[in-house]
Amino acid sequence: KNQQPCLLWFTGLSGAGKSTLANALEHELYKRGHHSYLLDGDNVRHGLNKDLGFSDKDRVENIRRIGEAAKLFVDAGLIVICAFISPFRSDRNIVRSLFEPGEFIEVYVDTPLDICEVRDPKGLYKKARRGQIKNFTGIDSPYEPPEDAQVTIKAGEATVEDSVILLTNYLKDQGIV
Ligand code: GGZ
Repeated sequence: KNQQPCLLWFTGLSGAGKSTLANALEHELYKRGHHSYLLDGDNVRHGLNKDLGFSDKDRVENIRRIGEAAKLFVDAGLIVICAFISPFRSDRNIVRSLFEPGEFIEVYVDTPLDICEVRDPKGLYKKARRGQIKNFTGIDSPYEPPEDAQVTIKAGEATVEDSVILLTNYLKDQGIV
């Protein structure tokens, strides 16, 4: 099926809903006959980047490698979806610079910290508040929100279904799908 290769880059706090949305979007693209590939913590931090932790330096390298890997998949013709906190604006912009204009689509999964902390699906915020996890994003490590994201999703308010529609409409408007 016709598609324009691109990179959808999801950024947001832990527990914001990045992986859920990314998975739902991938499923929708698959149903429509498109060929996509999802990179997230589950397949990257356990493999390619298992030597990296959560210091600022390691997060920078995490995102650098993911950007380069995503570039290879885009070159192979895929719609690539990346779901990482990617807390630093400068690192996201470095990834953007690897791509042609319009190929890099920044998706801000804008869920406020208090909602993420209440959700706390893995109990990580609780541990971070107790000091059992250091350098936790939003608690004792920074998150720099995008200033010019192509799509912003209020994942604390919109349903997953509505958010997937928003994203597929964006892709249609851009002539990507
Ligand atoms: C943030 C952490 C940390 C710390 C472990 N800070 O909600 P999760 O569990 O499943 O997703 C988070 C994931 C973040 O990895 P990323 O590769 O996306 O981060 S970054 O882009 O900043 O490099 C969280 C878990 O790893 N996790 N320790 N200290 N998240």
